[in-house]
Amino acid sequence: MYTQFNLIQKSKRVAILFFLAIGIFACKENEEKDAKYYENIKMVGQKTAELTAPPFVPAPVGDRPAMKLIVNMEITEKEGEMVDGVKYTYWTFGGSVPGSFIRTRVGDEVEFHLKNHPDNKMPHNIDLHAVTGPGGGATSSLVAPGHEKVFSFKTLNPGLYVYHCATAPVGMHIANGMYGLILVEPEGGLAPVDKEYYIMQGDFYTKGSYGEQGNQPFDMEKAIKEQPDYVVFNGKVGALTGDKALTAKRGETVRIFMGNGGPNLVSSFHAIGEIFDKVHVEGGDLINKNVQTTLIPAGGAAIVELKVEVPGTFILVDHSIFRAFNKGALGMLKVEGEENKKVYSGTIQEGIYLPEGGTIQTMPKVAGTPKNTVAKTLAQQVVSGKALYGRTCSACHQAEGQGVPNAFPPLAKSDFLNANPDRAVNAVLHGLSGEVTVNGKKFNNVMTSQNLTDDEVSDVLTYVYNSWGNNKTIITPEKVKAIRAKPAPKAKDVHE
Ligand code: HEC
Ligand SMILES: [Cu+2]
Repeated sequence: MYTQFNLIQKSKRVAILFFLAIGIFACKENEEKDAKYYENIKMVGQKTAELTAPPFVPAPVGDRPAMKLIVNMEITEKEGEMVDGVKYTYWTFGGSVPGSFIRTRVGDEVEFHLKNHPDNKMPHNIDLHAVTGPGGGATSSLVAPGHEKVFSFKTLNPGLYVYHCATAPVGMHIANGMYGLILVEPEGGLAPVDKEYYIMQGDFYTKGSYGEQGNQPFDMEKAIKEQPDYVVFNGKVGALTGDKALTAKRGETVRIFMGNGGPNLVSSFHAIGEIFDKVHVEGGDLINKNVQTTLIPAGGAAIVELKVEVPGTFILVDHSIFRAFNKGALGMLKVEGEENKKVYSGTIQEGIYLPEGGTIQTMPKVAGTPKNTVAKTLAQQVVSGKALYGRTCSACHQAEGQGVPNAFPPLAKSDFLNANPDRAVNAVLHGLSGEVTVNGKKFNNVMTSQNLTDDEVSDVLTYVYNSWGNNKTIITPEKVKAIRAKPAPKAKDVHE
């Protein structure tokens, strides 16, 4: 009797313990896997990341555990072709526009090695939107030509993220093609599909209008006005058309990792004759279904998936439609296979939905009415020069003229500046490139010409000369005017 009672009591206790254990275990299973969880996730091993040029992507992560992933990326500045006969000097992450695709999984620790090729002219850095940390990595990665910077980050949030250069002038670096995508796959990986591709939209601003031949330099004025001559997929007109079209077979599911580098425009991404079965909205967790056109913000991305049920050529566009037919934002997905009359029947006429080429755009130049110039006092020059400095020079030379090591020379107590005012005026008027030595340190970068009026150059340089321990030279508008009238100095005269 007693023993029986004891036994029942005992088995009851065992049962309670058992259910308690299940309860705890289940709780653990359902525990929200948040950033904290991934911060502390166990990592297994390390490897060097496979990087790919568009439109291709590296192999899926599958169900591999989190690991240390080493990314080796080199920045190159190189000439490419925007459209037939139009050359453009692109600045690239890994040699392509968009830059190399990086594929990670959540919980990975990425050790990023950013190299700046020795032949490059500019300092660069990288801001990855997948990074939790200051500047998205930009504050740790400013790298001069011929150098390498290393920084590490933990991927805490799954999703598809843009990366880009963030060196001043930031817009110019992005406009020259310095952007790409980094995918952070969720635990267990994205569901497998038949085909995966990588596309990024970008807007480009050239001195000449669409199709104007030769090497076309970047046009800052058009960029600020957000009036691109080219809006393209994967860095150039026709990167994804004709024999470079994306391909699939009837019945396959195609996943497109679609990003938008901007720098300015938002993309209304659309596939003519198809419907996106699934869209990972903005590259995050939210999945929308049956979408005709999805918005890809500048500096944003989306993952779109479409099953291709019928053969044919499907045109991918930014549905801001002039961009597609007249500025280049048009790609093709060619689907092969048997006709599928249940889904679609009709005669197929060739030659519709083809690129139409450039609209000629000329920016009317309104001549400014000449102002009556009354000579300013030094104090007045310093006030307007200071404001101008804050707007135009400080992005590179920094607020107190201290510069940035290996990138932007100091203006504070600069021997180069104080030795030769004409040279300083020329630097602002025409820009400056090649090796210069400032206070014993070598710089070999490019200062863009600043596009200022005589008064503005006079004010800003007078401010600089009368600040931070410089020699108090006064630069008059007349002096600027006289120097402007002369031809730009040759590089060797500047550097001596
Ligand atoms: C986009 C970045 C950038 C901006 C904006 C910029 N500079 Fe520069 N500046 C440079 C670089 C880079 C050099 C060195 C060029 C080289 O290596 O040949 C330089 C060199 C100079 C020099 C000669 C070197 C020295 O330190 O004395 C002067 C003077 C100068 N800049 C003045 C200005 C003034 C004034 C402005 C604003 C009106 C300005 N810069 C705007 C990047 C910039
Ligand atoms: Cu850059």
